[in-house]
Amino acid sequence: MNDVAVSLSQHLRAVAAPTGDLAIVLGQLAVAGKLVARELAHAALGGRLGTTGGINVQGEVVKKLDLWANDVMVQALEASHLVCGMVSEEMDEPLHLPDRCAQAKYVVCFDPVDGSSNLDVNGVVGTIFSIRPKQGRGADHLKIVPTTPFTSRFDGVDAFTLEPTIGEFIRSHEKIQIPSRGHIYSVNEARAPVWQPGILRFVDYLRAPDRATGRPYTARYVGSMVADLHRTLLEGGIFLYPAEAGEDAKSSGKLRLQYEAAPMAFLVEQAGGKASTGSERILDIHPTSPHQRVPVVIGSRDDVVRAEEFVAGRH
Ligand code: P6P
Repeated sequence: MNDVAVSLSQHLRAVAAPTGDLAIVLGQLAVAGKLVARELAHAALGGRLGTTGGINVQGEVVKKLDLWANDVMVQALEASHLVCGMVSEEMDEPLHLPDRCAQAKYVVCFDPVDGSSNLDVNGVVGTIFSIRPKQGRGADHLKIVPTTPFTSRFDGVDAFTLEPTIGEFIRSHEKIQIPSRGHIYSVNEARAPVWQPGILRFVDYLRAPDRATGRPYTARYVGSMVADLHRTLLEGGIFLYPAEAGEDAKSSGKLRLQYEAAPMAFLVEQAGGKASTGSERILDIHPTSPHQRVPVVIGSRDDVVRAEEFVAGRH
């Protein structure tokens, strides 16, 4: 008998907490993912591309679809009646829902359309989010890109692909294990002049030909974290948005802890990889502000360890 396809809703019933509350929130987020996927598929035909003319709290140009997707996420989470707070790349301040707090269990942090600079050129974008218990630590993370979300509940990472003809996310990858070492490095090389010195030496090491150690690596950079991390999870390698030094430097890198670095770090660790700032485990960082930035060095365990050794000056 062929394996019957496992849908996201079946999977959630099997893995979510007995109360099913987590499955309800994740199910709402899957609906948001389907709506975002449908909008992205038609945006170029419906005049929905382009910018709003505004600049967000990050200092970045806001795309029409950034705001639209943010509204979709907020409405989907509100409708769960289980979320009492939200942090979004597109909202200056956290959104607090006091009327939900009595029964709500979760706070959700999200980037509605990560990589939105790719939107107008039909590039890969996606929604990143993490679900945190209202109090205390711990987290369940689920990243949805328009076609493939990952879910992780402390026992590995499965990926689901949206089957548009039936409107269901169907499991396409089970228990993803990231290779211990890769052959791809992914970084915006235009920032090399301001990288911290250890990172510059590390990337030069990856570029240097040496057959015995499988170098040089090849370079791939989409400019969309979800795309670069999706590839890294499946094929291995290393993605970096490192700390910078000097003129016009982003001393803490560019990526935001709450809704980019931490959710991705959780998935990569669950798949057997490693995620650090170059010197500190990302998931050990206690957030101090909603839009806090952190340097990111993430991917195959051996590659991240090697990068950390360069940052520490041991190479
Ligand atoms: P840069 C997209 O804006 C994003 O937050 C990530 O998805 C991506 O990895 C990074 O920024 C790209 O930044 O400076 O290389 O354009």
